Amino acid sequence: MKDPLAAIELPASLKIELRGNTLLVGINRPDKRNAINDELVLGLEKIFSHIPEEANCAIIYGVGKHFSAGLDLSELEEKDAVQGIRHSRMWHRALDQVQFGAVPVIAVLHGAVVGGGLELAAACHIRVAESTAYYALPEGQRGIFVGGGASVRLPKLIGIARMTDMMLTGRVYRAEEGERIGLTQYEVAEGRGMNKAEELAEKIGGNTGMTNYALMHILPRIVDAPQDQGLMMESLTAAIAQNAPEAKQRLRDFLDGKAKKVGE
Ligand code: 1HE
Repeated sequence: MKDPLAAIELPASLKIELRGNTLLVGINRPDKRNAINDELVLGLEKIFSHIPEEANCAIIYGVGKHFSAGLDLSELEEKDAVQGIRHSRMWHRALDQVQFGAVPVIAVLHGAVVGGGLELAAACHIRVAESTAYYALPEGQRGIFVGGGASVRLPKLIGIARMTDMMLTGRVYRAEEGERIGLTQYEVAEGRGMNKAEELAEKIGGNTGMTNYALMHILPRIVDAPQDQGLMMESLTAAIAQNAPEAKQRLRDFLDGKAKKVGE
C-alpha cells in the first residue's frame, strides 16, 4: 500500500506517523529541549498544509522531557526590522496552518511549554496537559516580544491580564493552574497524555465533517466578528449543518432510541 506520508519530506527535528486515522506529529529535538528553529517552523507548515486524506485528527507532542523550550534563541542573530517582521510572519503562516488546516489538532503538553512552544500549543484546538507541564512567556525577561501569535491567541484563552502578568513578571503557571485558568482543557498523570489525546481523537473523528469544519473555521471567525454579524453567521452555519443528510440521520437515530444519550 502506498505510504500517504512518503511525499512529505521533513527535517529530523520532526517526525510523523499515521496511527489509524490520527496523524501524530512529534517535535524531535530533545537535546535542545525541542527549541523551535526556522527549519522546524517550516516543517510544521509543510505537514499541516499536506494533511493526508486518511487523517481526521492530528496530535502534536514533544519527544523527550519537554514539549518545547520555544524559539531557538541561537538563531536570533542580528535582524533588522523587516527581517524581524518576516521571521514573525513565517511563524504566523505556520501556526495559522495548524489552526486553520484540514483537521482538528490536539496538543499533548509536558515539561516546558514556553515562549514559542506555548504559542504553538495555543494554535491547537484542544490542549491536554500532563502533570509535569509548566507554562511561561520568557520573552519579557529576554527583552523581546512574542512573535508567534500569542498576543492574539493567548488572551482568548486566559485573558489579557494573565498574559500581561506572565510577560511583565516571568510568572510560571503549573499544570493544574493551567487547567484552572483555561489554558488547557484536560490534566492527566505523567505519561498519560498521548492516551488521553488518542481517546479524544477517536471522538473527534466520529463527528460529521461539517461539525469539525464549523468548529475549526467558522467559530473563531464568529468570535472575532461584531455581534450582529456573528449571530447571522451562526444562523447560516446552523441551517447548513442541520440540512445535511448525515445530520438528519443522526437526529432520526436519536429519536428512534438508537443513538447514545448525553454522557454515555
Ligand atoms: C535552547 C533553548 C532555546 C534550551 N533555544 N537552545 N525560550 C526560553 O527562553 C527558554 C530557554 N530554555 C530554558 O529555560 C531551559 O532550557 C528549560 C527550562 C526549557 C530546560 O532546562 P534544562 O536544564 O532541562 O536544559 P538546558 O540545560 O537549559 O538546555 C539543554 C540544551 O538545550 C542547551 O544546549 P547545549 O548545547 O548547551 O546542551 C540549551 O542551550 C538548549 N536550549 N532551550 C536554543 N530556547 C516566535 S517568537 C517566540 C519567542 C520565544 O520563544 S522566546 C523564549 C525562548
